[in-house]
Amino acid sequence: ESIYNNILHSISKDERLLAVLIDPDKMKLKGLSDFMMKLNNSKATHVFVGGSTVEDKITEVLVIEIKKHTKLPVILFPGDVTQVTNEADALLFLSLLSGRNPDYLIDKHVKAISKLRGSKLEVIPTGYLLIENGKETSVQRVTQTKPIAKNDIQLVVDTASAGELLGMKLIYLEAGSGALHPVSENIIKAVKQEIKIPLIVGGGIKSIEQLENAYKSGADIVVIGTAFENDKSFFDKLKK
Ligand code: 1GP
Repeated sequence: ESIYNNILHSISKDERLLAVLIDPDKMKLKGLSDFMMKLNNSKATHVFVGGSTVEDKITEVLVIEIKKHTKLPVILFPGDVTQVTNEADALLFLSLLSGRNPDYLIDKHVKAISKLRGSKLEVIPTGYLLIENGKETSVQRVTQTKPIAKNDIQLVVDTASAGELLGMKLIYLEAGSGALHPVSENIIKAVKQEIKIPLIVGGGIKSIEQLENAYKSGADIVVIGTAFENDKSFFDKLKK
C-alpha cells in the first residue's frame, strides 16, 4: 500500500498524523540515534527530511541513517533538487503556489525528472502555500517570493482550491520554519472547508496547545521541526 493511501486511510479513521521534520543542515549524525529513539517512542507517524539550504549529498547520507533507526515512512520535503534521493520512501513534489516565481512552480520539477526517472520514490504532488507570519522566513528568502498576507483568507482558500483542481494530492499551509506565529485557526478552518484532499500544516508550532489547535481547526498532518531541535523534552510531552 502506498504512503499516500495510508494517509487517506488514517484520515478516514480520524487519526491525527504528526510529521517530525529533520533539517539535514541542523541534524548532526552523532546525535541522530538518540533523537530517533525519542521520535520512535513518540506519537510521530511520519519523518520529513528537508531544508532550505542543504549542501549536496548530505540529505542522502542522513536519510540512509534515519532509515536504519525507524520503520516510519521517510518523506522528502526538499528545498531544492539536490535533496532528492531514492533512499527515501516518498517525495513531496512541492509547487510553491503562493508565489509567482516560475522556478518553484515548474522549473525545479523539470530539473528533478532525471533523478526521478526509474526511481521507486513515491511522488506526491503537493500545493505549498507560504503564509505571512510577521517575519521574513527562509522559504521567502530562498525562493524570492512573497507569502500570502495572513488576513487575505480568501486568497489562501482560492489558491488551495486551485491546487486541488490542478490535481495536487496534498495542500501544505506553511508559516515558515521557526515562525513566530503558526498558521491561524481561521485560515486552517477556511481551507479545510473548501478542499477534499488532506491538509498539512506546519511552521512555528512549539506547544501541545498549538498542536491541538491545528488539529481541531482541520489539519490532517501537522509538521514540527524546530520545537524538537530546541527542546528535547518536547518529545516527552508527545509520548505514545
Ligand atoms: C517548516 O513547517 C515546517 O517547513 C516546520 O516548521 O521548524 O517551525 O516546526 P518548524
